[in-house]
Amino acid sequence: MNRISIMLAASASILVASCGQGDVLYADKAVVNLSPVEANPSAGYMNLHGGRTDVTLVGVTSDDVLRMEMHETVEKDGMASMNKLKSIPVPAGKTVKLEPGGKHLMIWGVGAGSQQRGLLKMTLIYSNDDRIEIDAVVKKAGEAAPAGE
Ligand SMILES: [Cu+2]
Repeated sequence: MNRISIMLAASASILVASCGQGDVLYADKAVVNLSPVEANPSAGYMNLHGGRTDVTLVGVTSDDVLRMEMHETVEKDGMASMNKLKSIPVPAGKTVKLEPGGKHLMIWGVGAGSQQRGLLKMTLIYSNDDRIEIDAVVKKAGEAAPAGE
């Protein structure tokens, strides 16, 4: 009995060690690809990393845009279309990718200041009331992806 509980404790600590950042809710690799046409929305992508518990991303806001929505590209009968999402589940310890052809942000009216800085500050709002502020790299149309992408 004693021996079993010691073994369990040992394996639990190994699990924790191998998780790395797996128990922290955060987001990285955020990028905004500016639309080549001013009136059209730009697209935002990032990796959402889950924390200790399952949460959902319920909104993304920015002071320097006109409007921002969460979307998902779906393909039906060979035709791609987009659905607006009310939330995006972020399971504990999992990484959810917002990427071309999948879930993404649709952003109207990225401010001139953010375009010049090359960074757009946005706030991720989660169902557990966590708010995470991130800087997304703003890329002009046709600009190469940063190294390592
Ligand atoms: Cu969209």
